[in-house]
Amino acid sequence: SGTPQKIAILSVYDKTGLLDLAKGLIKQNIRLLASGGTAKLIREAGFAVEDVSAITKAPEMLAGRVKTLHPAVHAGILARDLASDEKDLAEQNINKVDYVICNLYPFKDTVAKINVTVSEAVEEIDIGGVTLIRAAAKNHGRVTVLSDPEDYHDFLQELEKGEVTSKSRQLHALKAFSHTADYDTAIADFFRKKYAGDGVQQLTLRYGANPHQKPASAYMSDRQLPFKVLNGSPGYINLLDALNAWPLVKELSEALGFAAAASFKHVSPAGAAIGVPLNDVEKKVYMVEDIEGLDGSSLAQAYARARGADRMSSFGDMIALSEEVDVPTAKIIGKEVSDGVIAPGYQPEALQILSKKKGGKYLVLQMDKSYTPPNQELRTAFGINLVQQRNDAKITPHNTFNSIIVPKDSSPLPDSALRDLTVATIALKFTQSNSVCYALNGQVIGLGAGQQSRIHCTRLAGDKADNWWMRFHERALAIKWKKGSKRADKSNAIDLLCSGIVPETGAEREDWEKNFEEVPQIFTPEERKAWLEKLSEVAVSSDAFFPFTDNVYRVARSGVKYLAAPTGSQNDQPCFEVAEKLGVTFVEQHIRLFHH
Ligand code: 93A
Repeated sequence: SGTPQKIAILSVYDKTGLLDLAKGLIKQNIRLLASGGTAKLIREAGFAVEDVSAITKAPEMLAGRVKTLHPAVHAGILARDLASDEKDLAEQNINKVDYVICNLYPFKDTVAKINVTVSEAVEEIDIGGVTLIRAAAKNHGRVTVLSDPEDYHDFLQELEKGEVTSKSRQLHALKAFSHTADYDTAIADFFRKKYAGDGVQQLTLRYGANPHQKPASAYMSDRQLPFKVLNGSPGYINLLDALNAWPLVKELSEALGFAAAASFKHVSPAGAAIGVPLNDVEKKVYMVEDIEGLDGSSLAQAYARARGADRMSSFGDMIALSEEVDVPTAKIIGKEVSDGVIAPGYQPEALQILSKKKGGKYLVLQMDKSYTPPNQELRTAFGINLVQQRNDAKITPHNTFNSIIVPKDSSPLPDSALRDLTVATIALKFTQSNSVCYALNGQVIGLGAGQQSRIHCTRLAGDKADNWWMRFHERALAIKWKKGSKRADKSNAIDLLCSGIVPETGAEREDWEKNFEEVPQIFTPEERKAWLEKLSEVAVSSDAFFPFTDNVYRVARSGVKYLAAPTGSQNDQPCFEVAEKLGVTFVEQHIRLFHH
């Protein structure tokens, strides 16, 4: 008689709203087919419902593992309004299904229980329901799938008005696919934790950003982790540092053909450098004069420079090294307060030295050098997924710094300037913004990170560069330390002296004086000025344009000769003019490098 009766298949674990839905469907003269428990509930409420077995002619079996998995069900759902599909159905005596109402076994709730066993979890892996939902969602051109009781009400209203619109079917299908995806993610998470083995595809972390943020872990959903933990146990911030510091040194060493090192704190570099040979004064300032084999190790010199840039900030650092770690490098690290290191490999004796640090708890990570991350980067903020293309812009000495704006008649930049601009710019690519970095001799000498205002960043980095340079003053070099002074205490005392902030009197002054065999003279403003004027040939890079000329004035005060920055500010022109006036070469660096 005319159009055939429409059919709904119902199979729900969460039975919320089920009876109202059944009532509404029956009112529209729809034939209801349901799996065991769902049918029972509807029937007991006095509504007409058949068991799915009415069309499958097969009983539910294996204690419910097979209820709806049957061609009579799935051909009925998947058939299109095509003559060939109609023919297939007619031959098998199968009717089309128009509505699928299904929600899944509570896998997440089950595995959230403490001490859940694998077999308990396995029983909650819904097969037939997922198949119903996916089949109906796939065929949403014709079929409506409801996977959320929240949607029953609006669906019934639509039905009463006539038919479910194609727009509604699309939205229901989208929800259905998201539901099964989320479900499968939960299953994969559970088995990764059970079967993958800690440290292979996933790694349990001590805690998150703070001790009360537990549990915490790192994992990859589709492959093994590209690093191994050789010693210690990483925390969340250790990993954030390591996974920013590693690509920094990798890019730096590839760009300049040198061993490279970085010293990270709070997800920004305190220092970064390539292994330019150290002279005797540098060795003294960086406290590595006594390291055996230093001159023969480009990697050790790179780390000495990275650590030496800003010894205050590097205290307790996470280190990244571009090459297999040798004994001289391990010996430097052995003397410093540090949290951990990531490198592509370790010589056995170097690993031994490192593994003894921090009472045996020093973190040693071995990174797979060939690993390249996927192009899409995903994170969540306040529960919301954020996706972006990874910042895969390549910074190289010969391609990044070609556009010299002023001076107009400029000759090409010297190699040392290209090198230092490369160091500064690659460091910025992995620094929390805003960021500005001063570099010289193949190393960072002052880096400002995470400042909301650019000029504050430029000043902070410039003050660090000044402080770094003051440490080369003969008076700082000649300091006579009290016997047994610790490296960190020395660094703190030098920092007060070189920053020009030693109090004239009082307890802090007395404490400071305790560090010395002979208390050094404080620098007078004139002495500072005279010494700082000797700082020259410095390169500086900025992760975005300069909004005002104050930045150009400030960098010039710290010996800057070469400046690289993106353009696009309303004040570009005035910035170029100030640079020209101060004898600073302004290079347009075309890529903005914000990083968060
Ligand atoms: O074990 S199953 O994967 N095998 C099936 O064939 C099957 N069909 C539906 N579980 C199956 N379901 C699920 O049963 C549904 O996803 C729903 O969560 C539940 C409803 O069972 P009942 O109607 O017996 O309460």
